[in-house]
Amino acid sequence: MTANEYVKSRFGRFMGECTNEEIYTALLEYVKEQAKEKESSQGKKKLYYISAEFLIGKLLSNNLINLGLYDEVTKELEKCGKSMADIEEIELEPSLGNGGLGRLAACFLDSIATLGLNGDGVGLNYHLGLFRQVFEHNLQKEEPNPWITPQSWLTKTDKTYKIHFGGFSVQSRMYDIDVVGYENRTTKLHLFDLESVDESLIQDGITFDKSQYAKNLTLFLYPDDCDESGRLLRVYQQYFMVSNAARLILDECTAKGSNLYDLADYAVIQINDTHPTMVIPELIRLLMERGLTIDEAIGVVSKTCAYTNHTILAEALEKWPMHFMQQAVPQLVPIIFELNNRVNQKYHDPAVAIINGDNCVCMAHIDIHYGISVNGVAALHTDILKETELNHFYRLYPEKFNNKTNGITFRRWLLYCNPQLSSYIEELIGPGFKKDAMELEKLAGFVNDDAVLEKLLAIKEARKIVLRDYLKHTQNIEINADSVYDIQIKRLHEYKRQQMNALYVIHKYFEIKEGKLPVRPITVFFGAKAAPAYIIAKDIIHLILCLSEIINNDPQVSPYLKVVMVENYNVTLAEKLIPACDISEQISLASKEASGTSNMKFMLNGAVTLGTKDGANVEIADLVGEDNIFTFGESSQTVIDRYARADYVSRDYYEKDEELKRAVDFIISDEVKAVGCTQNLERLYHELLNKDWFMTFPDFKDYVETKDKALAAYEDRKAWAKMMLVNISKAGFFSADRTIAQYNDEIWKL
Ligand code: 26Q
Repeated sequence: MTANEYVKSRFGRFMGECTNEEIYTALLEYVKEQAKEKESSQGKKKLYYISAEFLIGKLLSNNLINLGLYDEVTKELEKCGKSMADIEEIELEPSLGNGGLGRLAACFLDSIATLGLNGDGVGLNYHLGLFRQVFEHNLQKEEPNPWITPQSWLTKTDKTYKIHFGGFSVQSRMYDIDVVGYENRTTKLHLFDLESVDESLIQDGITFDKSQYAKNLTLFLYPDDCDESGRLLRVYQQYFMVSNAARLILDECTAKGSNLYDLADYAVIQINDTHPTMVIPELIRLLMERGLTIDEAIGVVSKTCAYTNHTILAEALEKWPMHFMQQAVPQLVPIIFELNNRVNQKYHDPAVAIINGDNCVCMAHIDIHYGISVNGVAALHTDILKETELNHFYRLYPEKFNNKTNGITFRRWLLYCNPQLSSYIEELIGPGFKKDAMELEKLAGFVNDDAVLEKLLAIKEARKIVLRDYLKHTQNIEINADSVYDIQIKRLHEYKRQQMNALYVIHKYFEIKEGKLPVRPITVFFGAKAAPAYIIAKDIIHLILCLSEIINNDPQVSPYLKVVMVENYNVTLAEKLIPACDISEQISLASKEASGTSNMKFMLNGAVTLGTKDGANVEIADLVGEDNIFTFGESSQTVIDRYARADYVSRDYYEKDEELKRAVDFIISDEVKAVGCTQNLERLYHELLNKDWFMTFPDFKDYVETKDKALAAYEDRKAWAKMMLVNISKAGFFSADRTIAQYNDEIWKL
């Protein structure tokens, strides 16, 4: 049955006579039916990828592509005067993640299904996900972001569990979302929900009663942890997630014939950061309930779980006060004590204890002692874990440590988001790259082919126009499509250094005022949400919005420089921004960004990286060579050493560099204060001058010079097109298919 026939059978009318909403609903059901036909749970052993976040993005077009139906349906729509873009706009984006970690989990599910591996995702069905960002008076405001409509990708299952907490219990229910592999099978994302969830708990904006656990557990993607009640709620959420996951795993494995002692032959669990760590004591507890001794239960679980670390920021490593555990999950406390005792008896080293001197439970330590594998997400990141952050553990268990450099799904981040580039690549090298991304290397053969280089530039130009029109249509933003598009999109965090980019903008503003004009206009794009309680991050957004107002309204400056802060940056916007990008900003302080994944998406779409030698940027530089990337800034080792010496004084840099001083002082100038809040601006100014914990000042000069070098290089259009081509041709390594194949070969062994 074609999609049009399906619509006719569903509504009694063909597409041409239906509303876009009706078409969307019918296509959603059509896709669900097609996906069902490809379901197959095969194989004895199954991977359970447990994650508190799955930032899946909109699914309609992606699923149609993976089912091989996209072109056909698009043509059918066009024939009756409808457009796929209009239908896509009906779908709401599920915002079930904060950023990189959640998006990575979504890319991994795509690759697991595409490679035909027996693996499912397990997480939580947040009703409102991450907040929707709106700007008011140049400030971020948070609003609820509902995504579940009567017809959605969720399928209600009849799987329910009773989950016990200290003093009360709740009923859960499992909902499934199909994960459609590219020309392969369908697997599942299992999202557990609370039967008694109550959306009326939400008050103003995104505030709600954090103490009513039986009603709030799946309302929001974990709330900020600025206060005790938010942090405690997070523990409740995590236990709800893993207790459901553990029961599902035991149910499925026993149904397949496991006697529980052989659980590791039936299940492998990938723990995505420490958020699902309680699955370890919970599984031990459940196995003991089913008759295993504690020795046996610990033995079984220790063969089943693997842990991925996504951060080196010490403050992000989860440590829960024992009294939290006592209150929320008292049934796990004796098990955690036992796990801790065994570690202490064996190693006598407080640095590797599970319960630390402050009576907090160090979640990562449970994973490392009682798991089979510990991996970082880029080569540099894994080296830093081994040599510094987790060195105590590396010395105990060198065999557990391994690297799995992150990857992205090329289905969404090339075939779907950039069909112009994708079909041109296919014209040049055939369709093989869609299944084997390393075939992109064949493009290297065209590096001296002028026609190919011209065409690449033309595709980029076309995508810049698409973005311009989209932002005009959706956010009423005016952009000059002849300008250089310089883009920094990622969560707002001081270590990612959006503030350094903002200082560059100020520096350019002064240069233009002085008559030093850029040869071509520059548009600096930002997209970023700040955690609601992260004050300085919000101050940085405020500064960027103020700069945007000042610069874009200055007739002397705006013909040469524009600052665009897109509102509510999300996956959907990323899909529009990335294909249009010329310069990809990856400017984190070296050693701080575990990997980054937008860096990979940008290079795949022919942007050139301007970055520090951090995270996966290091591997990008190795692959493309120093001629095809703009790197700057201090090395990770220099940074690590400086932190160790604790002798960084930002004011020294400020006082020695006139241009830096001028840019920093501008933050609290009358001009900026006229459009902003004095308190926020002064707070940010003082933070930079007295602390600058992520060392923007030492890298500032090099950053400005390197960015100007990149802008100059852009003017040699042919040479730039060659850089684009080399970047695309080397992007194959960053396919999530490669990453997942490595997880499977070295850890999961499905
Ligand atoms: C922890 C405790 C309390 C409250 C919140 C959290 C929390 C929440 C989310 C801690 C970390 C996260 C998310 C981390 C994340 O997204 N990390 C990114 O992971 C990507 C995929 O591996 C990497 O590419 C990025 O470098 C890394 O920053």
